[in-house]
Amino acid sequence: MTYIVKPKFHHPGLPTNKLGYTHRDYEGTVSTLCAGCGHDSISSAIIQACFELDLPPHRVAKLSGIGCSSKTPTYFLGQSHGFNSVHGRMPSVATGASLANRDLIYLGVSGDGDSASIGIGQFAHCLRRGVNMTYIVENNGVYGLTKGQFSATADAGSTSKRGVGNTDQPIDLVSMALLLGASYVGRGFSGDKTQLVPLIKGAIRHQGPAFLDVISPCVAFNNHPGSTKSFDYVREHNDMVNAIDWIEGREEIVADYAPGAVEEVTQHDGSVIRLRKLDASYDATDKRAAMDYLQKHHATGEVVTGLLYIDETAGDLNQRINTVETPLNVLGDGELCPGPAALAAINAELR
Ligand SMILES: Cc1ncc(C[n+]2csc(CCOP(=O)(O)OP(=O)(O)O)c2C)c(N)n1
Ligand code: SF4
Ligand SMILES: [Mg+2]
Repeated sequence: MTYIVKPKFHHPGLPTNKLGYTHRDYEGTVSTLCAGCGHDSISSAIIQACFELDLPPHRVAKLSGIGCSSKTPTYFLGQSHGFNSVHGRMPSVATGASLANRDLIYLGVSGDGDSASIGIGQFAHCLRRGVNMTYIVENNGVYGLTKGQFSATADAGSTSKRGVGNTDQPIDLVSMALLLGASYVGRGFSGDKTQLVPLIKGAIRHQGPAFLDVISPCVAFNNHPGSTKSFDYVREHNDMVNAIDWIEGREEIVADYAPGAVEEVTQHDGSVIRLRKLDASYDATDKRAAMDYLQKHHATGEVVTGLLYIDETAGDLNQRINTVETPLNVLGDGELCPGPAALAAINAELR
């Protein structure tokens, strides 16, 4: 059995959000992943983020590829649209869906194998084009589903569970996302929900391509002492550059931090991202400095986490190519076939 449906009843006292939904309304089926897998914690953070954002589940489309990570959309947002694509092809499905319907909130979930190996081209072009979506990679440094081969994000020098050393250089998806033009870039850790939930909320509310690399240890194949993607390693080497608070536009913003230690970014929908700087030298609006910081700290074995870059002015693919606001599936005959006079006018322009 690949999925187990959860019973529908819940405690009548469960808190509800503004839509009257409980947390349970954002859950999916029972997870079949290994007990302790980091991916389950990310699913739980997505559920909490969507509950707190009061998202109508039917307005969300969750898209994925193939892998343990790509299975996870079955375990959250059971009332949302979902599409489980071919291995590494989630980004092109997301691009097409977003062009056809601007109205949905797109949430892509992928793995390091799915996005940094077979799907690297898709990953690159999706971010380069500026698809308006939240793109999450659940990064465990291995192909979990096919039993623990090194993936392209495994660090050189790290070892497999059997002790074999990896000699290849890693792909850092965060650095690539910055280079390619993602306008919201963050790194989280599945073991730190306090950091992850606001990172996801900010990404969902961001207008433009938002990329999140979430280190998500694979307890079955990559959680041993030689791994740089284990729970222990990430806890010991986590360099958190900022702590993020996501504040809804309607709420009063109360300044309770020392000026200078806080950076505030207002998003298109009026919500505010407040970055409490833990490293005073880190500026999340300076792309070149962010890249330099990431390289420097990766060389010393540190895992830099937090909201690493944000640009609220970048826009997205739909705005750039001026796609129609109305979803294509509700356009009527008159709009789709404007008649011979309109065709004659277009032909005349081309003469
Ligand atoms: C075209 C194709 N090639 C190879 C596979 C085999 N395969 C399935 S999942 C996977 C890797 C998954 O790794 P990742 O994306 O990191 O997900 P994880 O299981 O680690 O979460 C591979 C190689 C496949 N399903 N399809
Ligand atoms: S094999 Fe690894 S990635 Fe897959 S479910 Fe188990 S712990 Fe998670
Ligand atoms: Mg993986």
